[in-house]
Amino acid sequence: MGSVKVHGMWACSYTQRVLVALKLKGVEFEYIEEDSSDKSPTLSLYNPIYEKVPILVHEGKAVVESVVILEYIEETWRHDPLMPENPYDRALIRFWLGPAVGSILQLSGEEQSAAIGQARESLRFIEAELTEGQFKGRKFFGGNHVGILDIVLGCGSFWLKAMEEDVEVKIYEEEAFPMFHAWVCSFEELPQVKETIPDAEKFMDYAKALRKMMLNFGNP
Ligand SMILES: N[C@@H](CCC(=O)N[C@@H](CS)C(=O)NCC(=O)O)C(=O)O
Repeated sequence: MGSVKVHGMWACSYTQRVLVALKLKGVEFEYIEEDSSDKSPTLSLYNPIYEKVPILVHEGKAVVESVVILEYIEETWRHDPLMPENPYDRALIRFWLGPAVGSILQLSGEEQSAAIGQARESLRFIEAELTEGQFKGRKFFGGNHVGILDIVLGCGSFWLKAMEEDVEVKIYEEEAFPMFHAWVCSFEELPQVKETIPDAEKFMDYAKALRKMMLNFGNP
């Protein structure tokens, strides 16, 4: 298998994507926690362009950008596939990758309501896809098994919850998005996810502090 190391940050949903994928594949790895306030030389060594985590180092070679890493993991360890076999299904998954709910945390006032509106709009699409669209009847977007799209959306859902609590706006109610809600629950029940997601209270404190910092940064 060769040595596998992951440089990450505990509250980083991009890092969690990589950890969940490796665990689902049963790949053993060493985890190295990086400090965002005091960047180690590792970041500039392995990711000189962005200096961001996650970084996967496989047999001494670095791979960066979480979705690129997910695809690398999929292509390197072929068992327990995270992508469908059929090219059309693969295209579908790639199309849906990367929904933009993360921006709400950084916004306030009118901009924030616009971002919340956008997030709800995306959720409505996802709900419709799960109810009567291309993902109808599936437990996961990947079918009966978790796939790349589940990992990307699922790891982001912790931020969605943190945003809801922090901005005191309900972005998704169970009643309005029952299929999405059921999917989130199935995802969170997976042991590989449970052991990866951060402690809720610690995470909320971090999310609040981060939001405060971002708002101050935006309005000096
Ligand atoms: N597009 C990147 C985003 C990674 C990212 O934003 N990482 C954050 C932590 S969640 C980071 O390393 N921030 C440090 C910094 O920006 O200085 C990915 O998908 O991997």
